[in-house]
Amino acid sequence: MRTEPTPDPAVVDLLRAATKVTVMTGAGMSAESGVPTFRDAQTGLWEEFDAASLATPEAWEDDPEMVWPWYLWRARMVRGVEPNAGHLALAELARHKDVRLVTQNVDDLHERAGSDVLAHLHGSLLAFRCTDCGAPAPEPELPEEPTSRAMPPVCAECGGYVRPGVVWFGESLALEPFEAAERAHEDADIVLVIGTSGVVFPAAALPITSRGLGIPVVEINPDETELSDLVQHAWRTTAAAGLPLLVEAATRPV
Ligand code: BV8
Ligand code: ZN
Repeated sequence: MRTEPTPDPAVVDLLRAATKVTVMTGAGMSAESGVPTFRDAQTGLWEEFDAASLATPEAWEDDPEMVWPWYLWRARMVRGVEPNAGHLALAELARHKDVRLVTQNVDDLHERAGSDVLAHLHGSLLAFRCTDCGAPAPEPELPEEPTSRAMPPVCAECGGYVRPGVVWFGESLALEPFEAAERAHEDADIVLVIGTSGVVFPAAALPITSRGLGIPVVEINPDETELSDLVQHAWRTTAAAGLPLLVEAATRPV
């Protein structure tokens, strides 16, 4: 496990030699943009709620007026922040390597940094659809201030409640992106796992598959995670500090 601020030369060599680079990112990727990670205590109005208990179909069924403003506020936050140096470094890496970017994040910061995202495993905060018929719905007006209760809009087609386009706990992931993510973890030359606690399945199973195939897995995270024991290289740094150094070292002309 490496704690130096500079990348491990062995990791630089692996990335330099790689062609197919699979990247799996989690909420820590967006932390330095100012988006709280999923496990950070909820702030403000939702302080007493655990995010995982709000991000469920049961919470939505039970009290959509309480869940809806939480998503509106999170979407408003994402609209108000910028990609960080880590997002930009991954977009730069894709100018040199075949990068297959898989994210658990529901923000659009990778796209805004210029990356093509192979799979948004948990959907998107900025996509909206009808709870009942699935018809896509336009992005609602995002409030300047958080509110504790608000009625969701209703579907123009069937009158059902409009919901956020995220995958809730207990809901299945969309098959096509997950299968693309699986393939990307099976044929990579190297896998970078950035800013995820490795707690949520089946996403967390993907780097475990890579490791089982003998593919080098590199964790970039300031803290220990559920995946730390299985990765070959763990670099205790942040996305915005570490990725620019790693990408520059691995792509600079020799
Ligand atoms: C499924 C969208 C089943 C919503 C998210 C009981 C009942 C039902 C299911 C289960 C169950 N028990 C277990 C399960 C499976 C469950 C699961 O894994 N639960 C966990 C809690 C144990 N999974 C599911 O339910 C999935 N579906 O299994 O379906 C099924 C199967 C077949 C048929 C029918 C059904 C669905 C999971 C998707 C949940 N939705 N998000 C929303 O956002 O509101 S997941 C949510 O957690 C976010 O998307 C987030 O990305 C994700 C994972 O968290 P992380 O990204 O890792 O973020 P976290 O905060 O945890 O960690 C941040 C990390 O960053 C830390 O390590 C930190 O050190 C690091 N960090 C901090 N700062 C930085 C940094 N790193 C770098 N730089 C920094 N600056
Ligand atoms: Zn509908």
